[in-house]
Amino acid sequence: MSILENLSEAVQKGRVKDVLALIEVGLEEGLSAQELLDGGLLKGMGLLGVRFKNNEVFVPEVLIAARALNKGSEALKPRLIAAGVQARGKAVIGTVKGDLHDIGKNLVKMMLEGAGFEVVDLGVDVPDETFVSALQEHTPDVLCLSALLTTTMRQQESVIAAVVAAGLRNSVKILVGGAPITTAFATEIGADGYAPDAASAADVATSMLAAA
Ligand code: B1M
Repeated sequence: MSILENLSEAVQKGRVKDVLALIEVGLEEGLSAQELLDGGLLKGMGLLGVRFKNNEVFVPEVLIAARALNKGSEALKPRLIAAGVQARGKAVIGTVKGDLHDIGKNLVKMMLEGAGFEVVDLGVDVPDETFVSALQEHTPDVLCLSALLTTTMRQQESVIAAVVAAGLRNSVKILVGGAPITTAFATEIGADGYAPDAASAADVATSMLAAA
């Protein structure tokens, strides 16, 4: 098996030590951090996701794999983000209420930091009022909302309504994303932008600053 296949396998089995060791070997052998992330860590989680959907594995296995993926992406973080970038904007990020998925949100955070944003991370299952309080406290340029479930995507609309009700809508750009989100949905709920993945989230947030 190749290093990437082994890495994908180690994520699926939730083996943190193997994940970290394989990342080291991969880097030594000249693979890029992006290749290790996409072709190893995320590939493994994607395959596990299919088995999760087919009821071949269950929540505990997926949680263990998620921990391994998070540890692996943390190890790659210094290489994924450009060193020494000046902070050029501030973002508040969180996964909306009712939703516990944080791997994608963590990657978006990492890429935003790489693009020079200072990022305030509110975590997962974040109530609307917590987003509003964070806007008041941190006055970010961009509010980033992640949702992974069809049952929680509408919560992004609820956060935007809460931001409007608090009189803050004109002082922040709102970027939404997550597997079930589309450009059409983002437009429908009144977001300023949508990004399909972490790298483009950083690009869209950066262009939001330029347009502000
Ligand atoms: Co959940 N889960 N899960 N899960 N889980 C999915 C999402 C699912 C598609 C699995 C499936 O059935 N195939 C399905 C959703 C179905 C649907 O709604 N249509 C599902 C379900 C049903 C559930 C539960 C309801 C299962 C249950 O309990 N019966 C439950 C819900 C819990 C809750 O949130 N209340 C649940 C629980 C869990 C775990 C806790 C076990 C675990 C999460 C652990 C964690 O995050 N720490 C988990 C996981 C890991 C998954 C899968 C397997 C992987 C998700 C992931 O991390 N992908 C997932 C199946 C799959 O995706 N193949 C699944 C990797 C990650 C990098 O991708 O998060 O999409 P993603 O992020 C991408 C983009 O979406 C985008 O950029 C990221 C990087 O490129 N992006 C943004 C994300 N946020 C963004 C924000 C932006 C811009 C881009 O701007 C602000």
